[in-house]
Amino acid sequence: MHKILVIGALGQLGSELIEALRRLHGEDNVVASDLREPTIKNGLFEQLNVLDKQALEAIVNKYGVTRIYHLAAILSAKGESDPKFAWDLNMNSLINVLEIAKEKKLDRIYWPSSIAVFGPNTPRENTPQHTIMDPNTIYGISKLAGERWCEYYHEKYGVDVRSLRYPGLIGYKAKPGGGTTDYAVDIYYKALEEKRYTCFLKANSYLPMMYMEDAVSATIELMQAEEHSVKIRSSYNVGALSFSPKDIAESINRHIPGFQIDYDPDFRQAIADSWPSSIDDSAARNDWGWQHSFDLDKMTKTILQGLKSQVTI
Ligand code: NAD
Ligand code: AKB
Repeated sequence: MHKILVIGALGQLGSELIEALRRLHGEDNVVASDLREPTIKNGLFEQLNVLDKQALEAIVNKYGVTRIYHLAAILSAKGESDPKFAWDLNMNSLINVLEIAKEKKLDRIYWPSSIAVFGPNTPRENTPQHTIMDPNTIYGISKLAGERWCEYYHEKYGVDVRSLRYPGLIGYKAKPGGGTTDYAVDIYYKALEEKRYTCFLKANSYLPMMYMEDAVSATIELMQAEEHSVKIRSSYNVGALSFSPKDIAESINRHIPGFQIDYDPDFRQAIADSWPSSIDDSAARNDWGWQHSFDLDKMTKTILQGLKSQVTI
């Protein structure tokens, strides 16, 4: 029986991951926590600033937490507006979690990395697991440093910490929190509400992407894998889709005829240009059996159906 704490549970990923973890481990075994107050009271919840190590430790003690999923972070686009704050949050929160895992001998830790660890000199297509990494956003720099901290705590202290380098995650149940790949979520809302969308990236900007249900599966599968099969302790490349704004617009057009997209690239274009367009995730597929199940059209159909019940058209 595991007692699980999810930090950053009200975010885009957390709000879907928490549902899956509660289905798997039971409502009473999964505690959600976030800096923000919950909008709806649902299940165990603790308001927490993860930078407050004592408060984090008190929650771990209160519930007898054995596993932590630490999701709180400032993402790529938002990070550029206050790099020092993004660095402080992304680094110090991870170190707090790793220290508590070491001190309390926690069973397992999950911490997500990102394709943002790659940079302008990284091979863009089919980006290998091990390659040149010279990120030039503060978010990417913090994720790369975080990967090194994770491997360090595993090597030096035996902390069983596991990590995935997610591509852009696309879900419709929660709005994204300030990333460069957010256009691929916003576009669906605008398609239904206004039948048009102005994209902040260029038409042919290819990026690696993944539907949220696949991201949740990958996370849970990695956390359930036998310890010996988790051979990479920095972070695993995981891939699923690679598409451009033009491709996603065409996919939406098949369901919403007359949908129009135009392009007005901003500072996020330079971030997108520094990232891979597709990912070689053969290590994840070989080591613990990663497989994705959503292609672009299946994702579009699922999101539009899901949103139709939420959005007033
Ligand atoms: P998000 O911004 O939607 O959610 C982050 C949550 O953390 C928010 O609910 C926020 O209130 C909370 N938070 C912020 N500061 C906090 C603090 N001091 N203490 C406690 N909680 C705090 O982010 P997300 O999209 O859900 O991403 C989750 C994780 O996955 C992040 O680490 C992110 O870097 C990583 N990731 C996400 C994507 C993506 O496309 N969404 C891609 C790659 C990696
Ligand atoms: C972002 O765009 O910042 C995130 C990510 C790829 O890490 N979606």
